[in-house]
Amino acid sequence: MPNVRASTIIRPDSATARGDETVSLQETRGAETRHDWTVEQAEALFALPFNDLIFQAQTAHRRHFDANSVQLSNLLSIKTGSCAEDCAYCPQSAHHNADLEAEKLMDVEAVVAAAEQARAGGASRFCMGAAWRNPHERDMPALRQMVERVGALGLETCLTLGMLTEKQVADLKDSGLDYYNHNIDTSEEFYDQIITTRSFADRLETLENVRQAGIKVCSGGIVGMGESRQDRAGMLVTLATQPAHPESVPINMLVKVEGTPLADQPDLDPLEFVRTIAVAKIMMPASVVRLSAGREQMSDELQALCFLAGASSIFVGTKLLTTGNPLPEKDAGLLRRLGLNGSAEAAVN
Ligand code: SAM
Ligand code: DTB
Ligand code: SF4
Repeated sequence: MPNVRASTIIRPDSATARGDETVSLQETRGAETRHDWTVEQAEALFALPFNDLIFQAQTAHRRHFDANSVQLSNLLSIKTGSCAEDCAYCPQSAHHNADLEAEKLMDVEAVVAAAEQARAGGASRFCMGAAWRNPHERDMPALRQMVERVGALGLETCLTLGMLTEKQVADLKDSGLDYYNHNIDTSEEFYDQIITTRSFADRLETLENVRQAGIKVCSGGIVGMGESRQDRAGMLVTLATQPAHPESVPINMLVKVEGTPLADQPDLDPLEFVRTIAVAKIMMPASVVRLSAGREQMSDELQALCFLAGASSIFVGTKLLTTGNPLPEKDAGLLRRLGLNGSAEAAVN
């Protein structure tokens, strides 16, 4: 894996001092980022000739980032399976029958040990995920310790735990949490085809609480679940019309897991996946678009197209939460062949 700790470049979403207050670099470039996108406009982008779309996306990307840097994150499932929610894509839902061993919340020490390994493997951010509808208050002390201890290793911290109360958000902020991942997953219109145990509005409420507390927002979705292009456009419009664009936008290709309702979903045209990344980048140019789940099933050429379309972050390590991810040596080889730096931060121009 290329050296990731020798980064001297500016973070796209880092805070810069301005008197007593801090302001994110994304805000300072607010004039360049639009928040009034419509679904029709997003669909028009999707419909562009492929070359025009990719050129626009790469041009937008270069206005905000070093085009040859990719940020590397590592994922750990800190609590696995038996989830009360019924998300149709998810092997961790108690409503489905995936072949998965449920595990209770990990010990803080074991999480710290995994974070140390991730750092040695080149990751700059450590994302801890729990199969919960929401965390219980009794879990908060351990979660706070995880954030504090992982942050002390010099890694950026990210949690994804489901819905949070305002108090939980404040407590995690107090522990130094950098990012909270909370995906909207698909369009509001398609949402109830995928999840019935919570609403789209529930999701937006947690995102708003997280943003208000000053924790950086990581929010995106999944494509390839049988949604229409209009749904993909609608999902991106919801993200791009938030009061601030999420600092990080993960675009996941559905990983089809045996035992879940979407196990036999037909494949999405891979070029439509690339288009989704490109449209996300054009609509939210200062955000880091992550080529997220599904890379193990993708060719090197498809991943290269995703980087060309403006993706500038990936998950590294052999496992996502419960499913596989490319081997580290394979990823290192791909980045080398593409001349991409696995940098701690993708640079802002
Ligand atoms: N339970 C929390 C929640 O749902 O917010 C956090 C963990 S959940 C597994 C995190 C995200 O993983 C989901 O929002 C979804 O976008 C993604 N995900 C889960 N299963 C997936 C799959 N089979 N393919 C692609 N992405 C998946
Ligand atoms: C995100 O958007 N993708 C990651 C992370 N955020 C938490 C999760 C992908 C999970 C893929 C299925 C699994 O491994 O269980
Ligand atoms: Fe639970 Fe999250 Fe999986 Fe939905 S996506 S079933 S909330 S772990």
